[in-house]
Amino acid sequence: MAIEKTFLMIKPDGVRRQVVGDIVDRFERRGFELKGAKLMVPTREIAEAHYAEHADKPFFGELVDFITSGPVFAMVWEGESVISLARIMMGATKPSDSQPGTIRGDYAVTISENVIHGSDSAASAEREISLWFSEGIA
Ligand code: FUP
Repeated sequence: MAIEKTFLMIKPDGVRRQVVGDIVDRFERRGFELKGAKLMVPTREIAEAHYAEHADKPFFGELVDFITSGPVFAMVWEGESVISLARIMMGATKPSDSQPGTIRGDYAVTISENVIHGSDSAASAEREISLWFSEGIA
C-alpha cells in the first residue's frame, strides 16, 4: 500500500454529457485528493502519444478522432492505491463487463465512447501525468 498519483481523463462524451461534476464527486467522496485539473481540446499530437501503445490497432484512427473531437477534462488524483482503485471505480472497458455502480457501468454502452480514461499502472501514470501536465501540478 502506498500513496500514489494517477492520471484520469473525462473524455469528450463525458464532458458533452455534463457528468464532470458527478465523476469528480465520486473520487472526492472516496477520499482521493485532486492535485491538477484542466479542460482542454487535445491536439492530435498529444492524443497519438497518449495512445501510442494502440498505434497498430485497427481502431487507432477512430480513437484519436474521438479523443480530439472536443474538450476533455484532464486530472491528476492522489491517494492510497489510487491507480488500481480508480480503475475499479471506472469499470471494465468492455460494456458487457462493466458493472452498474461503476462510471462506465452507469454511463457507457459502447467500447469506444466510454466516458473516462485512467492509468493502468504506476509506469503509465508517471508517463501520462508528464505528458498531459508538462507544466507541472500544484
Ligand atoms: P482502458 O485501459 O480501459 O481505457 O482500455 P484500453 O487501453 O484497452 O483501450 C483504450 C481505448 O481504446 C478505450 F478506452 C476504448 C478504445 N478501444 C476501442 O475503441 N475499441 C476496442 O476494441 C478497444 C479499445
